[in-house]
Amino acid sequence: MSKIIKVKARQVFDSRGNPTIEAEVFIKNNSAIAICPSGASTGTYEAFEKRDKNNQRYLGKSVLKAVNLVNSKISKKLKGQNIHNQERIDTLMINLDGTRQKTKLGANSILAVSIAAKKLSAKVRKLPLYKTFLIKNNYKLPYPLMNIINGGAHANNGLRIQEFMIRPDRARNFSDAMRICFLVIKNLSKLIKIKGLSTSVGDEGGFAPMINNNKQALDLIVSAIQKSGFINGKDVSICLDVAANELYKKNRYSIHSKSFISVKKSIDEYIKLIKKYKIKSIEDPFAEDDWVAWNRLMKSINKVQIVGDDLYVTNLERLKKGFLNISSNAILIKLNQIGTVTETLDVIKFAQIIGFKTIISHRSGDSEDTFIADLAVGTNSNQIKTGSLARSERVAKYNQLLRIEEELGKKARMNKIH
Ligand code: 2PG
Ligand code: MG
Repeated sequence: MSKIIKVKARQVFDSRGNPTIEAEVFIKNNSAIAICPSGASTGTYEAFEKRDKNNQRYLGKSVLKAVNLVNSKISKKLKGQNIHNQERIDTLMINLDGTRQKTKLGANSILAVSIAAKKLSAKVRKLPLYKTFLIKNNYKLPYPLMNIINGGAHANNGLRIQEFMIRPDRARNFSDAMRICFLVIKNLSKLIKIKGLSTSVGDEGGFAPMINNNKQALDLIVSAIQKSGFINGKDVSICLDVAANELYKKNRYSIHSKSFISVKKSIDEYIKLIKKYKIKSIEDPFAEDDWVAWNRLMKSINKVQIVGDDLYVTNLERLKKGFLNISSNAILIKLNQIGTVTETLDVIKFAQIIGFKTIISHRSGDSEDTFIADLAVGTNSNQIKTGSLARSERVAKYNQLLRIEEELGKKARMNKIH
């Protein structure tokens, strides 16, 4: 009854209008689909995304070879497998590929199938998806990390830092968290307009006004928080994703302005920012191979969440290295950085054992697929980062979390930030 009959893939489009892969897994009388997301500021150690570089019909961005691989090799391999044995399904695909970074089949092909299989299993068991991961009861809702000003590789405004986010730390429940973010965003929009700047949005739905100074962006956010009646650093905290890979050259960084400065000076500047703007979380403060800089930052600050994204790329080996090196105290989780649901869950389990906060994340090129919302609840992840309250591919994840909260009813609790 629950054996895979076939897997079928197709090329669809992501939120940036780029081709991406959708896979559909079939058993008798039932099927489920999943769409793979895609990043812009990607880490070197991420699993491989297969695109048809030589096919100029889609400017080298199509995924038609990946689609063919799913329809032929992967479908053949998975035929007859039990849909409820996710580990086996994923291992078969990992072995079929046989490379470290999934370069043969492409992590995009493998992940679309892996997620679709997981969804189908939940559907067959008639369980809400979030109930099929690591947590079996006492479900908690994650705090949203809403990216409200976009810069870096996600906008063309010249802002050094990629993401300026807010986190509603004193929200009583998820609906309240959404209301708080909604108010701050609406007030931010007014403030941007008053300054005569554009309220057009970047890839992740945050505003992308033509400002090129980090402090200007931070001042705007502080004013929006205050105008909404909240206290910065208490009710609402400012969080950053620096994406420092993009700002690194020969041991120097251009995070705080266009000029490149040493690690020591960059840390001094971080400390000033943390103090002045009460920043509570910094993602990728330094580049993916600069382990020494990460450790120096950890030693220089306390009570700030330091998040590894490009540093760990949802990879267990890199997370272990980061743990031993004392590089951070939190990890960003992106399924397509590693390529299967099983490997993603292994990383989350390990991160939680070593006391790291886990933050489930979208990609800047995303889709209507809301899998990560369920994943966040089902793995007891503290936070979810999935853009602003704009662009349906971002809002879809928040809406799914509202549905989950409603379904949990009185049992619903927020996760713990501290
Ligand atoms: C990041 C992500 C998501 P991208 O850097 O954290 O916000 O961006 O998907 O472009 O890597
Ligand atoms: Mg990042």
